[in-house]
Formats: sequence, C-alpha cells, structure tokens
Amino acid sequence: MARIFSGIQPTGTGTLGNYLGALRNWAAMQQGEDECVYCLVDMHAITTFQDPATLREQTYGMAALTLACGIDPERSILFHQSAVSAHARLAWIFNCVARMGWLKRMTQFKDKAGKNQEEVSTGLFVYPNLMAADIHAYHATKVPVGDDQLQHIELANDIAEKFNHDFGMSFFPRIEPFVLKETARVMSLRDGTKKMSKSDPSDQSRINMTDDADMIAQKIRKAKTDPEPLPDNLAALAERPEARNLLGIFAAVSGESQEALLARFAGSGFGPFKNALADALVAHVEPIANRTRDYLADKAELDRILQAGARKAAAIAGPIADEAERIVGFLPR
Ligand code: AQP
Repeated sequence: MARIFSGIQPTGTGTLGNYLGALRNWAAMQQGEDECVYCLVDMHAITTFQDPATLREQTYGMAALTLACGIDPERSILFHQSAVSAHARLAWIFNCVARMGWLKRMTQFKDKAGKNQEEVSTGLFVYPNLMAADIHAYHATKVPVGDDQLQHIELANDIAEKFNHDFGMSFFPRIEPFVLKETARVMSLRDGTKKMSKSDPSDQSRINMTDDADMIAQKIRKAKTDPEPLPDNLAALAERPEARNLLGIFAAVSGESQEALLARFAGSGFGPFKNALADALVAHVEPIANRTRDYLADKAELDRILQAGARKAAAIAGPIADEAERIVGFLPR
C-alpha cells in the first residue's frame, strides 16, 4: 500500500477545473488500495492576503465541496493543514535545505508575483517548500497534480534528495506525480490559453461548483469561441484553444469521447453544441452544488469531520516530523 497526498487551497469557491483536475479523481482514488490523505491547505492560502472571516467561510465551503464530491472521511483522511503542526515544522527545515536558486526558477512564483516581486509575501516565495513538507510529512509517494504543479514536485524531490544526502540517510522517499491526461488542465472560458482559476477576477471565466443552472447556461452561452464550425477530427482543433477546451469539458462531464462528440456536432456552429454542453454540465454540477449546501448547513459537523481527520493526520505526520527534527539535531520535544 502506498500513500497518496493531495491538497486544495480554500481560496474562492471550487471551480470546474478543481473538480475535474483534482476532486473527482480524489474520490475515485479512494476506491483503490492506497491510503488517501486530502488536505485543505489554508496555510498556502495566506501566502496572498485573505480576509480572516472569508478564509474561515471558504475553508468550510471547500470542506463541504470536497465531501459533496464524494470524499468519504471514513475512507480518506480529510483535514485542514493548519491543524497539523508537522507541516509547519517540516517546512521550516525545508526552508533551510532548499536553495534560493531553486525557488527563483519556479514559474508559478514568477506568474503569481509578476512584476511585483519586491512586494509579495516571502511566504509566496517559499510556498513550494511548504508543499514539499505537506507531502513528505506523510512519506507520501503518489501525488496527483495538474500539469502546472509538476515543477513543484520536482523541487520536492530535490529537497528530499538533498536532505537525505546532507544527513547521510534515505529518510524521505521519492515522489511520483501523476497527471490525468484528459482533464490535466481546464482552461478559462474567456481565454483558452489561460487556466480556469478561482482567483481570476472575472467570474465569467469559470464555472463555480456552486453555480446554479441559469448561471451555468449563461456562462457557457457567453464562453469565447471562434467563427468556424466544429470540425470532424481532433487534429483540426490544434490552433483553436477555446473550442478544444469546451470539447474537453463536454467529454469529461458526459463520459462520451471527444471523437464521438465531434462526430455528433461536426459542421454545426457552436449554438447547438453549447446548449448540449450546458445541459450536460448542469446535470453534473447541480447535484454536487445541492449536496455542498447541505453539508454547509451544519458547520459543527464539518468541524467534527475536519478535527477527526486532523487527529489521524497528526498520528502519521507528527512522528515523521519528530524524526526529521532528531536527524537535524534538535533535542526531543
Ligand atoms: N483549471 C484547472 N484544470 C485542472 N486542474 C486544476 N486545478 C486547479 N485549477 C485547475 C487543480 O486543483 C487542485 C487544487 O488547486 P489549488 O486550489 O491548490 O491551487 P491552484 O492550482 O492555484 O488552483 P486555482 O483554482 O488556480 O486557485 P487560485 O486561483 O487560488 O490560485 C490542484 O491539483 C490543481 O492542479
């Protein structure tokens, strides 16, 4: 049995990208042999300023969405990151292992900081060290990620290798990332070259997993496309990112293959395709949105689930952080 670790930030409302790229797969992975550890990474969230009341609400919201997507807290360990101190303890050690040059190469930092590098928090810069700690605190070896996160996993492996080398032992195992190809990246509805993101200033750029049927239909109707009719083969979509994205979403939520969908809609404009896509999306998203609302109605129960998850998580990660601290030379706690 291996251990799987994955996390999601409680920033904003979960999007269709978070669902297809992460949450849906989290639920599926529970059915296998591996132990699943799923974390609401509130410590990552505060690398950019979060209003405290909003962060609390969004953490409950993400917990509710995660449960609504089928994560079973009896089968998986579900908790919020700040509740398990091993993450912060190991992250500090990793801050002292990772090299400045490694972090400077991280494209996500460059994207997020943009021209503002002197003004962003130091937390944003060392974010990948905390992510490495999240995974290594569980000796997790399997990490499902979107393809945008692959560079961070390489860094986590570099950190583990340097730690093991510096202290002359093999304490942290190698991580194998896996990217699920079909929905590796769901793109913005306004720009097919940009990732769909919960922090995009335009709500029209994304489907939120709490959007109602009217909102979903309206967003799909307005989604950017191009003037060409749909082709009868996938290769012809190579230079048409918006069309390719909508087709990928349609296939992911309907279970039909992209080829079968093209066979159905080839030669037609986007009108009928978008209507059918909106219907398929509503059928998929609406029940999840309803279940999310139900879970959110009982915050005491959400607290109970997260705190029970945190106790299970701490039982694994605490001793690993203790041992890492012993290895670097700290006295026992
Ligand atoms: N558009 C996407 N397509 C596929 N997968 C995606 N993920 C996020 N967006 C897409 C996957 O969701 C998981 C959790 O992501 P996160 O919340 O930790 O951070 P993120 O990747 O930065 O997601 P957002 O929505 O863009 O958040 P903000 O706007 O807060 O930065 C990850 O597995 C991620 O790959």
